Amino acid sequence: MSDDDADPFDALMRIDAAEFSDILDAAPPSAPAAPPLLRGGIPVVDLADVTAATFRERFLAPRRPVILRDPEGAVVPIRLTLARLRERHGDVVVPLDVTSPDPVDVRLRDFLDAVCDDDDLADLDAAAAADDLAGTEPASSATEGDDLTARPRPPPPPLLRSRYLRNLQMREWFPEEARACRLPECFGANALEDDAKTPGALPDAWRDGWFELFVNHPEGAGFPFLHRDTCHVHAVSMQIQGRKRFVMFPPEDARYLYPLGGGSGTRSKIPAAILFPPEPRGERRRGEGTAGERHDAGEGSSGGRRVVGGGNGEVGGVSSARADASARAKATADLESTLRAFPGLAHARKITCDVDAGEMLFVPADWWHCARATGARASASLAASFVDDEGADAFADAFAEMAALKALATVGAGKVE
Ligand SMILES: O=C(O)CCC(=O)C(=O)O
Repeated sequence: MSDDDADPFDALMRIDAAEFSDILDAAPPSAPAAPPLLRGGIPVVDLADVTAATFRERFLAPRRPVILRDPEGAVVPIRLTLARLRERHGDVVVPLDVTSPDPVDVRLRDFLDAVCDDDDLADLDAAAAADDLAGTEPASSATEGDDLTARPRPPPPPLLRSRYLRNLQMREWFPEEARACRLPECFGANALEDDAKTPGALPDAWRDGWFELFVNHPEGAGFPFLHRDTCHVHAVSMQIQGRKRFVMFPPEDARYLYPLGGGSGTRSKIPAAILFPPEPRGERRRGEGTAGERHDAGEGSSGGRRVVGGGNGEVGGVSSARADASARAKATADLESTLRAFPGLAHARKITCDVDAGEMLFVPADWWHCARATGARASASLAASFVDDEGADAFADAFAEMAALKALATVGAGKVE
């Protein structure tokens, strides 16, 4: 047998095994695999395949979450890029962490420069091409000749990077772009737009298209608390760029989530950060999620995974980095102490799912949820709130109660002297 016969591959390549081995040794290591997309058992369906009847039957009426894929941006406003916002509205001063005790005001351009990387802003041409987004000319706030690619970018201020531009009403802040925002037709009529179905005194932003903008970086903390949306509205989160990770719990599990103010409370006492175990920073094998998430993937949309006490089973993946190990150890200790304070949490069915650019997640009324950016890039998304005909009475009652409580608080009723 000749050497060539010994290894047909080497024979074909006309190189000997030792030489081949040297070549392999000299080759750069393969690029780290992209982290897997977690879906948590939530169905993923193409928007184009969903009719109003199927959406109502499968998701709206039984209140089941679904991820709708819309890669061409028929509804998800994928042309409303951060580059476009920066170009057209960079001088606008916006609040960050708007509902927190320490909101800060910042120029939109400065915030976007802090959270974006070069890829995010490389699509300036695309942004210009997308000027027809709302059928309008560039807004006057744009600075002429301000081309990001033409000047060095300042180093990203880490403090700004940890903040969250969230809950900005599109109608109020970016009215031109707001005109291009819409709900998928398969969602049916929005009862909020019909004052015969919902009471007259709603905020204008709720009545005329309730769309809110969210931009943040994975290094930031994400949405500050686990909650269900006010007045039993449905929500849909449309991912414009980057990836957002949602943690959700079904409405029936409210008793395990410790709502502030008791049963009808909309905000949980459980610290949101505990719901998002740290992701390995090191290398991770492609397609290899965590044991928990692999288990999740086989579950139906009605299913969910229980938070397991005594250990952080979610933090998996393959990483030998010491930083990962110490982050995992800390997360485990934090989870253990949270479970001591909130033991019922161990019984709650936790669903973790990622929403990628060109997708939207339907979060039905009363589902508890919380979210943060994940992956390497800044996340930009648009959240819309709406009410279907079946939910109109529950909305009206809750809104009336909320308005009455606000009125009482204004005149000081209920104060303990
Ligand atoms: O996108 C997020 O960070 C979560 C938004 C959210 O849950 C909300 O505004 O009610």
